[in-house]
Amino acid sequence: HGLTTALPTALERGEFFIEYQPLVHLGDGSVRGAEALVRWLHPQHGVLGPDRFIPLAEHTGLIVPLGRWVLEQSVRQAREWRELHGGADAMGPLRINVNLSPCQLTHPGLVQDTVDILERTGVEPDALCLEVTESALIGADDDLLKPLRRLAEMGVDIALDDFGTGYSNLANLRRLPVSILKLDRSFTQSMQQFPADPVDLKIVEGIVSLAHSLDLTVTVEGVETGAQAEQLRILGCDTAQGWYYARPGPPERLHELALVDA
Ligand code: G
Ligand code: G
Ligand code: MN
Ligand code: NA
Repeated sequence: HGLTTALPTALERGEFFIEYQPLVHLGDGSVRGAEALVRWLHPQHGVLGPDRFIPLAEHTGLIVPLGRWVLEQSVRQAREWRELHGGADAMGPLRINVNLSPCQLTHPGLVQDTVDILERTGVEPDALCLEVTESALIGADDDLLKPLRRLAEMGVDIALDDFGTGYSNLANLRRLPVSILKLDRSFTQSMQQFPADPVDLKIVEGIVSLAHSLDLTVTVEGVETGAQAEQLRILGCDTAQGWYYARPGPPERLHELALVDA
């Protein structure tokens, strides 16, 4: 239908844009970075979320140039935030999280494209985090993991997105070049009441303790209330993201939020 025919040329027409959702340190509430979330401003249908076009982009192969565009825009944005901040605060530069689709993982240009973008923009590799879903890495062989390993060796963080939904073997985590677990939103949703369901508490507690013993950072998604944030902080989660802090928005918004708490 209309989306299928319009998508291949949407990138050259400049119809994509990126919103940023802050990542907040649960201990002190400071903004530490943001996740880049792509949107398509369709001339007839208005703003479309990634769920409407990412599967199509994967199917048609557009995801590779689109993903490269998102990465470059986001890293440029991170550089701009860093300049605005002057880099004077002890917390270091705002970090940027970018989602990778499984098709980008198997594309041979991933490592070189990332290196080129970081060099062109002068952004340190450790300011970048690439998010890969748990399901994309289930049963991953060495060929699939190799580019991620190289990026991790350079200092780029790799995050396991939607963690806890993919039935992955927890022992398998040791094999993956991952430094961050992003706990799926469903765990946060079960913390709606305070105190939350005791079994869910135990599960999150277990994941956090395993993650920390493997030197992984835990980020929680979908935080919508202060009670959830408090509960997740008590459980030892490190970083949070969700509507309680801010909806995804334009880059200026992130800069304002970061300045307020600096
Ligand atoms: O917040 P939102 O509805 O926009 O995000 C929905 C999903 O789309 C998320 O799971 C997110 O991982 C994915 N997504 C957002 N931006 C990108 C992107 O640039 N590339 C890929 N592959 N996925 C994205
Ligand atoms: O990569 P990922 O699928 O995790 O992308 C985040 C998705 O979650 C986006 O669709 C974003 O709009 C959505 N999201 C972000 N914060 C919240 C929240 O607090 N509650 C809910 N229900 N969804 C959120
Ligand atoms: Mn994500
Ligand atoms: Na997610």
